[in-house]
Amino acid sequence: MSVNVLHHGMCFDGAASAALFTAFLRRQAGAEGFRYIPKDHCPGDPYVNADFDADEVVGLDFRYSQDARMTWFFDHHRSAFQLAGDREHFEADRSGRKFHDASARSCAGYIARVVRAEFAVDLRDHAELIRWAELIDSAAFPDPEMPVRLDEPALRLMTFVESNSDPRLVERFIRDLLEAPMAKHARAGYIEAALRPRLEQHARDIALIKERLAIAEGILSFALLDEPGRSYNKFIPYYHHPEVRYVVGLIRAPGDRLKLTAGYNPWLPKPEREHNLAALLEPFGGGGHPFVAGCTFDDEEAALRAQRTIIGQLQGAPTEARGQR
Ligand SMILES: [Mn+2]
Repeated sequence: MSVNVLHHGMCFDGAASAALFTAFLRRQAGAEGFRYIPKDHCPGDPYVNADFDADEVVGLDFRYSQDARMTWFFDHHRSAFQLAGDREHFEADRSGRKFHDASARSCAGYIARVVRAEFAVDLRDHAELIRWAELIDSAAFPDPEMPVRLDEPALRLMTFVESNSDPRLVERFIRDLLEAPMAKHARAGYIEAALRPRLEQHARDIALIKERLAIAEGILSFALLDEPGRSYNKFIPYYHHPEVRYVVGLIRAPGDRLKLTAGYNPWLPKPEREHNLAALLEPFGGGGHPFVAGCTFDDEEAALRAQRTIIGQLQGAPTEARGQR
């Protein structure tokens, strides 16, 4: 039997879901011959014909497909059904093998719950993996230090997978998630070699953001447009100033797009959030969630002007009633 595992790429939950589905199908059907294919978001249909070239094909932590060759499906993203007819096709499915729950904290945890309830397969020997996927995918860290210090083996593995674009290491990483305790996996040579430059850059970013940030009325802001394009750990501002309410950051992202992100401090009580950040960014072509939203710009002046406007609005009257979601 051949099995294509189409999973959300460069994402810890995507890799954890691929590992757990493998453990499930081995036990349920004695399956072997797994092929792991990471998928990236893009406009239109993200799947290609080769994705479906197997006896069994599963979509995990990623978008739905109406292709009849997709035989299994587990996801928790609201954005799972984007093409015309996707949702109707999913709802009409009677295979008993396609599952979606937008309230699940992680796809990995969702898979574990579903296969126990529906197929009586117990994945509790992977409890460590499930627990960390839940914590990481819902960003439910106890404090901002944990996701910035990256001391925990699981968070080092998260950092690896979020920056790994080598397809040969994808399969190895997923197999190690299944077979090795995380403390041992995080010390593997291929993980440490990939992490070293990432963690050095991360340490420089922590210092850089500390030096550049400004705070006014509980709103932390920074602009790093003169830095080479890259992604930053989004918890660094809260690590320096856990007391701020909002962070409005402007960076040069990979590919040189200028990216503005506005977020509400995830460690403050949710009902005390006063602004809908997705609505605030909509006039600039942005979007996201009420608690964190973003938009991109081509022009530096326009980006800086938008940042000043957003900061001004966060200092002013709320865009919606306090506590409203
Ligand atoms: Mn996920």
